[in-house]
Amino acid sequence: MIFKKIFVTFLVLCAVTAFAQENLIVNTQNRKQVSLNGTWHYIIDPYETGFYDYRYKEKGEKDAEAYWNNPEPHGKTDRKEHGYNNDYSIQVPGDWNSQDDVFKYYEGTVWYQREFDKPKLDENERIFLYFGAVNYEAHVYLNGKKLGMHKGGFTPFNFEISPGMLKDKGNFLVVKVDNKRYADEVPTLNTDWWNYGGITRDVKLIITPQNFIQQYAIHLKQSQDIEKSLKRKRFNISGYFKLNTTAAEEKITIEIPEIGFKENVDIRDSEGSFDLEAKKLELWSPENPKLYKVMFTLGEHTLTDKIGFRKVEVSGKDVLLNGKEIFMRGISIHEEIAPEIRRAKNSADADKLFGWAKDLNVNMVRLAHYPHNEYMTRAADSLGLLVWSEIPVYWTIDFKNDEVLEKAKKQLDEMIIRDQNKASVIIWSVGNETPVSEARTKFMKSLVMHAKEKDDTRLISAALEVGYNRGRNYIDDPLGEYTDIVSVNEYLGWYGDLPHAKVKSKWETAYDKPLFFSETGAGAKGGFHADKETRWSEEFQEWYFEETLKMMENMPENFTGLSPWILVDFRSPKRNNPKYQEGWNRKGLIDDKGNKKKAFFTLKKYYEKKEEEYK
Ligand code: GCB
Repeated sequence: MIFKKIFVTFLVLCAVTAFAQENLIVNTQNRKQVSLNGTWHYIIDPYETGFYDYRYKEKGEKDAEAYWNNPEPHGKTDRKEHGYNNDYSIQVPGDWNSQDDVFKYYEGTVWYQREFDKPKLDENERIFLYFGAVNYEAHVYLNGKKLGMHKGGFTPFNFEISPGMLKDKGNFLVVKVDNKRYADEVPTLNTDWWNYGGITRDVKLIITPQNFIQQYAIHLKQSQDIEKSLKRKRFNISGYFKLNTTAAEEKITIEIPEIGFKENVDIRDSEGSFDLEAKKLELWSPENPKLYKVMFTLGEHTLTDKIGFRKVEVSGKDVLLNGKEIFMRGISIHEEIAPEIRRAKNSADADKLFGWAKDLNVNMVRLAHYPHNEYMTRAADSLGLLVWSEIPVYWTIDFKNDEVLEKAKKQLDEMIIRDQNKASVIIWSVGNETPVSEARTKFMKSLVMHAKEKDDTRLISAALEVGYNRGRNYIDDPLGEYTDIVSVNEYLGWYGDLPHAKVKSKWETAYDKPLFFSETGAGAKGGFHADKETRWSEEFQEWYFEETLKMMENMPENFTGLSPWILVDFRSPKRNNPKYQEGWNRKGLIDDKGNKKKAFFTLKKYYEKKEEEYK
């Protein structure tokens, strides 16, 4: 009996985890909604007492001592050993580490709780509970019933709340959040960034009509000859949509009012795809980040979005945007606001990070090493920043484990589904510096193929491995055969040798594809000045960049840009030099207080020159 129950629970969990991305609702910003951001309550539960009984079995749903159940004592004799109140409050969204000293180094389970009243619904409306991201594992309970669980710290998920589950007042919402690291998760045990825990992104109720458009993609059809399209001023627009349920309607209408585009598209089995023609389209680019209002109408309901149209492709050794060769003047960014030692979480944070990036004169950002929040990709769309977006398949993932591959694929799907209408995103990266082995290449190839199958309108890459040999750097990582561009992280002069050794170094690739430096950088403590050979000084870092830029002058023809490491210093438990690091990776061009280091200006100058060259 118990076995049966466990087995059924297991099946339910599998279903919830396996199909979560299929049910993901996109473009949540523009749907009817009620925010559940704000003050929640918490219980820190390192022993997971709220989840397991004293025999370490998962508690039954109705167990009064389970932390998902309302612990209000029924009278003075009632024994309750947990509870939620205002003395233990926490803000959502936000990592827990930055909110109270008790969380500073905590990794484990924290229970989040809040109440909400039933929103006013029109007839037949449905409600979904949406999380922008929870790091890493979330179990969600409403009024004592489990809605589902989700794994993956940087991608969104949602669960439907059936009408019968809601009371008019005081609905009791609990989320068990666990950010413990495991060898068979993605990322794995070892990362060079801080494992911030918590409900790190927005939480909201999304209110939808009975039948609604859940997911869609609309973009320039990849196979068109873009130069011809530009000449003819006619473009092929293609894409798909997916409804949540079978609708009574037979068609949806897609409109781009600004160019007088209006087309009906057939619905078949609650899905549809289209291949249409549009005239007079201005294409999106960093120089002209044109976004159009796009409207999708199903019956009486219209969903709007702001979407740019562009084509990115590889042609021989070059990356072309709208048919024109580009040079990526990039910078890598972690999703962190260093001066406040916390995860970035809202549009003001995106403005802050991209404000710095723009000041550096970049046209591209590598959002490392996991999908950043949607404010970032929305802002990149409006600011005209090309984006590299990545899943946290980082270093020593358990490549032999098929379940781990499924976890990585799920995060890849969620990343793609959420951002497939962002013109800014031109590269999906399936991982970073994964050590070459047969199992790893099979694993990574499978991710590349999966991404290509899901989305043919972007380039697929990964930071590959490079063989350093004095004077010669040869990239023949077998994964390079499958990626669209060959990207590597380059640290000559920091890890091994001193910066002056770079000038003579040569770069060669085994693949006839564009070459990109997805990282290059050196550490410096902001405000520490010395001669250039003194490590950790701003002068050392400046020297490193000067030598790197000299090396760039001799790059092979296929060199297509770089995204140095990194815009701002970031927290890392691996960086423990007590004088210069103190728990920070110091490779930022901006220090943890927000001050620009000398190297910032070296790179900025180079980017100004490059911008002129590619005008
Ligand atoms: C890398 C990693 C990045 C590290 C960086 C470093 O190659 O991709 O995550 O933070 O080096 O600072 O060593």
